[in-house]
Amino acid sequence: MNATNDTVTPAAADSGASATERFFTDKSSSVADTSPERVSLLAREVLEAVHATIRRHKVTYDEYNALKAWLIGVGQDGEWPLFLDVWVEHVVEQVATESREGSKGSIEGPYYVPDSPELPAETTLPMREGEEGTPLLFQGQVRDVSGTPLAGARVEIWHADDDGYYSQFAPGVPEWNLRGTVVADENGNFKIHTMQPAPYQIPTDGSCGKLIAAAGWHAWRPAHLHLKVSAPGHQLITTQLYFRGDEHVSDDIASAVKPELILDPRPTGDGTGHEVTYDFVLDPA
Ligand code: MBD
Ligand code: FE
Repeated sequence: MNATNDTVTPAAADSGASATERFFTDKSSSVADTSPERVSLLAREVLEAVHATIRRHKVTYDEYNALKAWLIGVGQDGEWPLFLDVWVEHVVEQVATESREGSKGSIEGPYYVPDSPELPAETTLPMREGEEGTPLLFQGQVRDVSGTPLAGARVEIWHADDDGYYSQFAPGVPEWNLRGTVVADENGNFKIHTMQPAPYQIPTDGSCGKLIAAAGWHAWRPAHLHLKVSAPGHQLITTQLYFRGDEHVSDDIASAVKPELILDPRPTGDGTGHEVTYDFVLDPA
């Protein structure tokens, strides 16, 4: 972690409030209507699982009140998006994509922002003068399941900087830093110059951090690139890519790593950075 004089240390409440606001802007209005029968079924089963845990482990009033205080705190810190995406979303993603033939996906997480600046097929992501980190060339091709290149496919990419901070969720980072929508060329190819993200610790100073500390867990996610890849007539893939050798690929706090998603970057010819090729295969819609 390299703190410079003009770096503001983000607090959990900053990223939490931004993630909560982002969720209400982008997602909550598009939640499909769910029938009373299904709501009743799902709510009843979740509550029964809670009741069974209380009975099995003879949960005390002190423990019940600690839970109640903690749940209230999660809301006050704006950490419901973080909590749900770290400990629940991976199963929703698995269920949603189980019949896919094309590339594997992974969870979206709390820090996606739609409508990032559109960039050409070979491009450098928006970054600060002297952006810290190891240069990374991430390139590949987007194809359909029969191998046909998907001209003009859109590769949305977002990731943390070398300090683990996401633009729009940490103070002092330019709006679209390390975010972009890259439009692949007529052969479905793209070539993205960026800075390799560092392993990432979820905020430890909020309620999710309290749970992690109280349970003796760790807060780490492996370094990762986030992507959404799409083309007309095809299913959008939301995914993440990781880096072999990162110790947290085998114990991600968010359980979002799959073997197919681990990259093996090699040093570039000039020795200043890394490069890696990864192709995306999209299922028909
Ligand atoms: C992240 O950057 C992330 O990708 C997830 C899933 C949760 C917290 C922070
Ligand atoms: Fe992330």
